[in-house]
Amino acid sequence: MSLTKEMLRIRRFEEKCAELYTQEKIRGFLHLYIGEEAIAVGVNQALAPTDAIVSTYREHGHALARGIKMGPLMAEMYGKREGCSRGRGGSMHVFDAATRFYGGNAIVGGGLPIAVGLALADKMHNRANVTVCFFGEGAVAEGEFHESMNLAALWQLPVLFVCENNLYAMGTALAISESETDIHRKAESYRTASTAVDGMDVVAVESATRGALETIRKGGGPAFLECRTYRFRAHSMFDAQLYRPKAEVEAWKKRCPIERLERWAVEAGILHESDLASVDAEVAREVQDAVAFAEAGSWEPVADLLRDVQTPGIVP
Ligand SMILES: Cc1ncc(C[n+]2csc(CCOP(=O)(O)OP(=O)(O)O)c2C)c(N)n1
Repeated sequence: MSLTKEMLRIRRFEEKCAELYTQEKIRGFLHLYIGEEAIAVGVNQALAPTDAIVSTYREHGHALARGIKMGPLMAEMYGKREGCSRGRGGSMHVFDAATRFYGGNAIVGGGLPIAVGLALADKMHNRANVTVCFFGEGAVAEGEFHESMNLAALWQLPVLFVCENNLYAMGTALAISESETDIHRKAESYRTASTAVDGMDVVAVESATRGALETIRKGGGPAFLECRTYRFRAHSMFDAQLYRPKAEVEAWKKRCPIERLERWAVEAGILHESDLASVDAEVAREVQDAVAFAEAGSWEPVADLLRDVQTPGIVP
């Protein structure tokens, strides 16, 4: 039940964000995670509260699954002071030190060296934490990917690299941009324990994560998980998605991770249709309350514009 609920919270939160975006309540860029929820939820189920997470610009799912409250997350989307990054980050830069959520990041691959740094700090201080780094398959074309993989393996750092392979980096198909499309093989070449998993199956993701974490926690160095997935929506709100066939999108939608788990649970007699309806209602209320929280939030006064901003020559 908690797995379906956690995935549904992400789905409904983002559907509401898309709606609010068309109403211009949420501005800037908005990258939705719809379709990929099983990864955020599956991985997070296996983590300890002291572990750290580094994410991408498609991070709302990771943030919610990690335990950032929906109200402050929605307020962040609005750019309100009550947001988890005090409204300074917005959709792409959600941050919450309390849950060791070290940020969304607008730069493709930008989170990888940050994760390696966090893991190095944990190792140097003898703290038994793991840092999980989420990134898209587009990031493997970046130098930062290779530098990070190399150092993590060389220094045997406690990092779990989670590649969310949704086959497209914006409009660039993996098959026409990489000579090796089995991404986890790239990690193998850095002598890192690596495996691929069905990213549309939350139970499979959770179990693969537990396996990988066991190796890392025993001091076995980093591990790599390639989760094969698909985004059901466009890359961002500005994308006409002319680069992928409609039939392909429809075929992947049939593998929806939420419907799949719900169907299985009902058929196995673990859940009843009425349980699903009540979870649905509960999540709808949570989203409604989050919107009310964000709407009631406040704007930062213009006088505070330079607070916490470093500008050469200007000391606020
Ligand atoms: C260093 C850098 N180069 C280019 C971009 C522009 N850009 C934004 S998203 C994106 C595609 C990334 O795809 P992927 O890493 O597979 O993640 P996904 O969007 O599929 O989750 C690109 C090229 C960027 N933000 N940063």
